[in-house]
Order: sequence, then C-alpha cells, then structure tokens
Amino acid sequence: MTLPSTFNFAQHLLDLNAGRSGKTVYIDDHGALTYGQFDERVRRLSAALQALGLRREERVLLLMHDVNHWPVSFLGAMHAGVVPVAVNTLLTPDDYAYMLANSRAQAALVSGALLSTLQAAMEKAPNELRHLIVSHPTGELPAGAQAFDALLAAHAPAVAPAPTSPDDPGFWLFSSGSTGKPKGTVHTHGNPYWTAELYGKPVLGLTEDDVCFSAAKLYFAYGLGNALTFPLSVGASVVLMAERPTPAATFRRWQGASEAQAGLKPTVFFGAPTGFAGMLASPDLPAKDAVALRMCSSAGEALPAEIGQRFKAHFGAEIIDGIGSTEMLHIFISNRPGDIRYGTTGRPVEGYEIELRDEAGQPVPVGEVGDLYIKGPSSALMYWANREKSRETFQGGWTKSGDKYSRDADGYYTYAGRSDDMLKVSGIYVSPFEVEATLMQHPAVLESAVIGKEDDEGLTKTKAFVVLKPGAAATDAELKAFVKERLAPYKYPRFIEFVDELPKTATGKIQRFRLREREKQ
Ligand code: 3SK
Repeated sequence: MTLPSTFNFAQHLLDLNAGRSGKTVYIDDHGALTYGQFDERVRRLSAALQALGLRREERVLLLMHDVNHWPVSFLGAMHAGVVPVAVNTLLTPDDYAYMLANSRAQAALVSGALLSTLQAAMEKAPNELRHLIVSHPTGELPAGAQAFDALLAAHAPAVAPAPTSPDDPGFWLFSSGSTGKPKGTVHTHGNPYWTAELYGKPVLGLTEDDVCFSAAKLYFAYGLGNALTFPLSVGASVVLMAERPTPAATFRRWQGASEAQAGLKPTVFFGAPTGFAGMLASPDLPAKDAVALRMCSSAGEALPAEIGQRFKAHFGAEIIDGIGSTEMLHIFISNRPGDIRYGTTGRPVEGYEIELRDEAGQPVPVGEVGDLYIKGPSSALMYWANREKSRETFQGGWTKSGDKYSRDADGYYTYAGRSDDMLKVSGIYVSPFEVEATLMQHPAVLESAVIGKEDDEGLTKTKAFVVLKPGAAATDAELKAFVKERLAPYKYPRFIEFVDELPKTATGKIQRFRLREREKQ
C-alpha cells in the first residue's frame, strides 16, 4: 500500500465521510456536530487561517480542552497545510513559554479557560504569536484576540486543501522524557493514516456503528488516534469530555447521561490501567446492563492481568492492552479481541517490525529481556531542533522506545519496565512492573510503585510504595509474603511504605523517578 504523492490527511478524512453529512461525528458538553457541519467548519477554519496570513508549514499552538473545536482546529490547520502543535492542557506557563519559543508558533487556538495561562506564558519569554483564537471565551477578549465561532462565521469554507505530500510535516505532539525538556515530535500527513490502517481498523475492528470515548485527551498520541483518526477513518461517532476522567465523569458518559449525548452510549472505551483500577474500585461502578461497551482499549502502561480479568467478569467486555508511543504515533504491539493473554502486551501489529536488543545491539533470545525497537510507517520524522535526541531515538528505519520487553516462544511480548526504571538486584534484572502487578493481585492493594533502594551495605533492593483500597487493611509482612509466594524469592520488596497516592504524569504514568529522588533526600 502506498499513498498518492499529493495527500492531505484532513481532506482524506473529509472525503471518506462525504456521504455521512447527517450523521453525528462529535458530541461534547456543548452539543453535537454532524459530519456535514464538521466538514464545513474544518474548511472554514482552513480559509480563516490562510486569510490571517498563516503559511504552509508554519506552526499554530493548539491548547484546548477536549471539545468539538479541538478536532475542527487540528484538521482545519492541516487542511491549510499549517502545522498544529497540540499541547497538554495541564502544564505551566513556563512549559508553554518553552513550547512557543521552540515551535515559533504564529497563532494559538486556545480554550477560554486556558487563555490566562497562555498569556502568562507569553509574558515569560519572547514569542512570535500574531493571533489568538479563543474557543468558548469565558469573559471579554483581550485586544486582538478573536472568538473561534465568530472567526469561522466570517470565512467561507476553503474549496481545496493545501496540496501536501504524505511526507510533509502534518502536526506536532510533545514527547516528555523522564528528564529534560519536552521534545517536539514532528509527524507527517501520512502517519495518522497508517495508524488507522494498521491498528484502528484491523486490530480494534472499529466500524461506523461504534461510539468511541477516550479518557486519554486528544493532545496525547493515544487520545488522538482513539478520538479522531480511528473513528473518522470508519465514520463512527465520538463522545468528547473536557473534564478530568474521574470514575464518576466516565460513568456518566458510559451511561449516555450527559445532556448532549441524548442517551447515546459509547461502545468502545479507551483508557489506561490506573483509570481501570480506580473504576473497578469505585462503589458507583455501573451494572453491565447500564452501559453499551463492547470493547475497551488500554495503553500508557502495561495492564495487570487481574484488572483485565475483573473488568471482563463484570462487563463481559475485553480490555485490549497494547503499547504505543508518541514517536510511533499509536500502538504497534497489541493483544487482539478474542485473543488476549492478560499480563502480556500481545503480539506485533502487522505492518510493524519489532526487535528486542541487548546492550551490544544484538537480538536477545526468546525469554530474555531486551530494549524495544520498532520499525513502521507511522514513525515521526524527528524531534524538532534536537539532533542529539533525534539520533538517539530514530536510528535508520528503527525507533528506540526506551522500554524493556521479553518475548515468549509463542511471540507474545511482556513488559519489563522502562529502560531507566529497571532494577538489578543481586545482579539479576527485576522488573518493578512485575512486582507491582503481583502486589495489585492482593485484594487490599489499589496500586503500587516499586523502585530500587540501597540497603545498609549499598546493595540495591526493591522498595514498594503501596496505596491501599479505601477501607482496606494489610500489613507489611503480609504483602511481602504474598509476593514471595508468587514470584522468585529475590523479587519480593524488602521495604514497603504505605502512601495515600503515587506521583504521576498527566497521562497517569507513575513517576518512579520522583520516588527515587525522595528516597535520596
Ligand atoms: O502509552 C502508550 O502505550 C501509547 C499508546 C498509543 C499512543 C501513544 C502512546 C504513548
């Protein structure tokens, strides 16, 4: 399969859905949008950006909550050949100041509720912003800013898209490492097409009858596929949620209870392990018959087997666990509906090659842990203006993920932790994830994080930080014995500390490095 030499991803999605003009594409807390209205708005925004003087390949910052304006902005910019830089809405003015400078964004599409944060960022460092376009303003607009809806109303829809090529820069996402500044990850117009063709359609089997709902926000690579690329590639509908994905907020949408949903219930939910664990522990977990879920997807970190099994037992719906990355844009190893090995991440997605390499760069034998490398057509072009990190990550056709994995004789891959989180105890690798997953099988444990801690002799031992379920109790000795019974004895945590919560990234990934820092103090 190859793409034509002229390919604009936004126009590609509009063309695919040209026959669905009366069908709902997006529902947010403000209302619903049909495919026909969506098509028109994308093209109006494309025309508006061009009229504002934005030129092909210039960047626009997209700092917006998950509302219908987000996909209109993203695709409207791409339609014009302008490059949206989609950013996390939970960051600080310092972060946005860096992103503005790094991307040299010429305009910003921003939620009214986030405008003051962006303005604070603009005061912190020189930037090149010439236009502020405000979605759902919360008050009077500052001089020079324009309301999103008014801007659209003032421009007739663009007739034709920018004649981009599949390899032209399409959009950026920021990839956050455990250290250093976030890296502007440059994706092409062709990359999202490949994630839909290789994963969204064949692995998840999404169809136009599906209603997709993602707890992961659109500015994450995972959320972008879940709530834009995949559903629009098959003509499905999407429920968007601006608020935090708490169990209560999620359950409301599952039950079609937000006003704009008018009873429309999601059939496919995209979440992360921490979210699934929290929901299963909630006293408000809806009954199976109250929801219409046929399948769930999980990514972000490996899904403990126990969570998948409990979810299936309650809802009858499988959780399809997979791993992707911002750099590869979406999932490249995954379980399959009807072919799940809980506790593993599944098998490579067809169209991607996977290698596990040792420290010398040689393939590791079956059963041994190695560094994960991926080759496939959705790999980012580079990290913007960061040759050193680009070279470390994008090696020829291969992308280094920074994760450790093992593969069994049947070809199933099992997560063994981040490269920088792995522990060597008595000279043997211990995966913090394996110990955490085992602790989470204990009925009193909600979640845990395991790090290395030096003992009195300066030798690395494992330490577990444990969050108990509300009202549950467990002792240090009981949990140690529980792990010893289930894993090789050297793996049990020598130290256990009970805590109220674990430090996490905005995506819900546990920040073990923060716990390590705390231990050193
Ligand atoms: O965290 C993941 O596994 C993931 C999945 C899809 C896209 C992006 C990411 C980081």
